[in-house]
Amino acid sequence: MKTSIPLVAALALLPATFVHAQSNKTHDDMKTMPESTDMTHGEIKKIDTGAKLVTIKHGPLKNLGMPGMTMSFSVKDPALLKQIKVGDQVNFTADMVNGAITVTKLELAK
Ligand SMILES: [Cu+2]
Repeated sequence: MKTSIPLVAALALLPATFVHAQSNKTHDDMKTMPESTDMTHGEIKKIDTGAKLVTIKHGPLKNLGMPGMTMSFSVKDPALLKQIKVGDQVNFTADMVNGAITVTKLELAK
C-alpha cells in the first residue's frame, strides 16, 4: 500500500502553505495606491490651440520617470484647451502617445 505516501506528503505541505497565505495579508497596503488618482500638479504657462500644445510647469511625472520641469505637451483632445487659461493651476496625467508626450486627462485644481 504505497498510496498513503502522497497523502502524507500533501499533509506535510499544508502548514507551510497556510503560513504563507497569512503573511501575504501584510501586503494589503498596496491597495492604498489607486492609479486613477495619480495625477500631477501643474501650472499652465502657454496654450497653442492651433498646434494642440500646452506648456505646463509640472511636478514629477512618475509614470514617465520625469522630474518636475516646464515643458510643452501634446493634447489628446483639443477641447481640453478651451477649459483652461494661462496661469491656471491644474491636475493632469500625461503619457507617451504615438511618440509624443501627451496630456491624457486634465482638470482644474481647486
Ligand atoms: Cu517634463
